[in-house]
Amino acid sequence: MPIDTLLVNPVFLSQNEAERELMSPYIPLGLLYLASFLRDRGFQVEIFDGTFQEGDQDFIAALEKYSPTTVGITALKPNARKVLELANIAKQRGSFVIVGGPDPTYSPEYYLQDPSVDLVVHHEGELTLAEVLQVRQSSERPSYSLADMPGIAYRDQSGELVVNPRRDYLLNLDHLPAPARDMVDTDRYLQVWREHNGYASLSISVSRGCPYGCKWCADAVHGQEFRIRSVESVVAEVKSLRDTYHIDRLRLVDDVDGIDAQWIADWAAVAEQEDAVLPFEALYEVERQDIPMLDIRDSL
Ligand code: B12
Ligand code: SF4
Repeated sequence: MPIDTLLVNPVFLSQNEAERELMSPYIPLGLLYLASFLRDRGFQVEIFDGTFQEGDQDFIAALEKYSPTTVGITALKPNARKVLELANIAKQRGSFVIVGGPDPTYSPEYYLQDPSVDLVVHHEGELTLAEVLQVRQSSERPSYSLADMPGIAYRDQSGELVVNPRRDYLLNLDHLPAPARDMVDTDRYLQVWREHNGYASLSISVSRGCPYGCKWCADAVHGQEFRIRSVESVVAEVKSLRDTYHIDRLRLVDDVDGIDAQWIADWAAVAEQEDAVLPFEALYEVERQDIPMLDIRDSL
């Protein structure tokens, strides 16, 4: 039976020498957030994760298996060409193709110059993608009723690029469902981690946004409004990851961490109380000297 959406991670370890040398693959957390958000709203969604697949023939097999009405591909700059190749394959098989993520947010025109791409979703994706799917399901002339929707870019009838303003950011991250780690082969990721690095690590997102606005930073998907989850929700997710996947470490994949020193201290306290302490790595802004990271690390 056809499904509503196939979300696609275009990174194939088999085709990427640099990633193969590193052998520390991270699950595509952005797609997993989108998948759980859509699933909660009743959409039929699946993920094609290229990481452990051989190549295009596997993607074609997934398209044949699911016949998705919409295909949504995530894109970073180094994968841009592969994204367009996969968009082309999906378009030829009749899917409506949406591209989203950091690079389409930064340069929507690059993706929309390719006729295989119908729509770009820029910035945070959950609300916009759900609304796009809803509008397309409920309208007779879908592409026209999307015109004023915030958070999208498209070509209008005369072929001109239209980039609508971004959508307001999600303010309460605790309202997001946990990422759908059950929809990718999480055990395989961890097996690779154990074999090549000697420990197993999973990524987790505790905040979105970065207030600094450095000139060299790619236009941030999650903007300059820093938002952080409650300590309790993070501790609950860490506990569940440790109990389900027996991981040894965490990787925080936020724009920047360590903005709120009190939050880190509270996290340490609640994690100890709840027996949910795990070593983690994170990206900190190095000029911040007021974060007692070493003290906190020592206490863990
Ligand atoms: C963790 C991380 C990594 C990790 C893991 C990446 C992964 N595959 O998960 C590692 C270390 C591997 C990595 C590597 C690289 N990274 Co990196 N990374 C990040 C970081 C810090 C967080 C990404 C993340 O998981 N965010 C959390 C999730 C929830 O958010 P998200 O992925 O953005 O998804 C949301 C939206 O983008 C959108 N969305 C995403 N995909 C889609 C798809 C559709 C269809 C839709 C509708 C919406 C949508 O909806 C999601 C939910 O809101 C970001 C910075 C940032 N905060 O964005 C940089 C960032 C993504 N990385 C960046 C870069 C440059 C790289 C490298 C090229 C670095 C290098 N020189 O090697 C490599 C490329 C690796 C590769 N093969 O693709 C840039 C990308 C710039 C660009 N224009 O593409 C960023 C934005 C950093 C920056 N500010 O410059 N990275
Ligand atoms: S601190 Fe990092 S995430 Fe924030 S603007 Fe600067 S480079 Fe970008």
